[in-house]
Amino acid sequence: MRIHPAPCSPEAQGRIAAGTAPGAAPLLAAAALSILLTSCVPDPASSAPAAFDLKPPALVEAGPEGATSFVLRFDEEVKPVDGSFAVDPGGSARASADGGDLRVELPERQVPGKRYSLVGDVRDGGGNASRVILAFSGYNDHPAGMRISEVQTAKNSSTARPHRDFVEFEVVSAGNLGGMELSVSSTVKTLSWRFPGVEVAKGDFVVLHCAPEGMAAEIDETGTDLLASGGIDASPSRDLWSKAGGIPDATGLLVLRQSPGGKPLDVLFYCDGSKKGELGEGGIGDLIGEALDFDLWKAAGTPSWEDAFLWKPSVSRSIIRIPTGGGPGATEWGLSAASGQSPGLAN
Ligand SMILES: [Ca+2]
Ligand SMILES: [Ca+2]
Repeated sequence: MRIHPAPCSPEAQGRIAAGTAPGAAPLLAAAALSILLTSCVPDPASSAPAAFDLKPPALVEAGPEGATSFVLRFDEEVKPVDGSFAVDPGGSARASADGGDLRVELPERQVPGKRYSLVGDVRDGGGNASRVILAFSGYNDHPAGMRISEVQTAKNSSTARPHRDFVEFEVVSAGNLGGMELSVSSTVKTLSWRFPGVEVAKGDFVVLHCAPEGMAAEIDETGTDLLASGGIDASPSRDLWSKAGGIPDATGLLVLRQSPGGKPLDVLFYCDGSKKGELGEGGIGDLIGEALDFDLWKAAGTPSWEDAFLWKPSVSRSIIRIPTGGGPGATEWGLSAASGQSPGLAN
């Protein structure tokens, strides 16, 4: 059995259920996914005093197993409480256990990238109960291939040629974007944004606008009308608008992932040319380490700021991919001509 744990995003743990019994045990955190459980004291009638098992089952891993099933892995053998499992949207769901693995058959196929919540109760052999409440992103069974093609990192206030932060992606293989995630890291924090379930074709461009102005015309083009959106940098291609936060102006790291916290697909690491020295651990240093492991970036030795695409930050030029640059890594990136930004169009 293969579980795909990543679509349960760390920020999407869902509500925490209130313990219903007096003396309810403290909340337990399942480390892998930060999914929160509550536990209840055992029903006296079903307690097993001989075993003195007072510890409720703890969730250690969870994720879609495919388009119609979801697996929860506990740290001990469990049984589902009859009729307690349900998914929203969808309704009641059938659950069956095999040791510590509990499989929930969803009432309908998941829509890629759609937000779901799951609730249900399990008991261990001693009668200790746990309630699971979690949120997850609908399983994407035909993910698109996509890569970053252009990035405008900062606001250009020009009246004639205004631009705001955007990331342009090129679709390299057809599929669905649902659940894919872009994370944007500065030297101090990481923001992330998740793609909606949208079917795309090879050669399409998708523009994610990262500094919207709050205009009504800034419409997410999730359907077939690719001219629905207005706003600065709106393009003839598919425009999507993120409220997660802007792109670091001078130095930053963009990571495109298959699913929230999942496999990285593409990386752009750019740095103000005046920055020197080793990256160290944590933050961008850790993310570049991961990019090296997946052969998505290159470092000359111990990863340093000098391994980035080095530039003199500019609001009048975008960072563009140069497919012939011999990447992965900094050599695959360059700058547009002055005022040569081309959101939604080939560079
Ligand atoms: Ca458009
Ligand atoms: Ca472009």
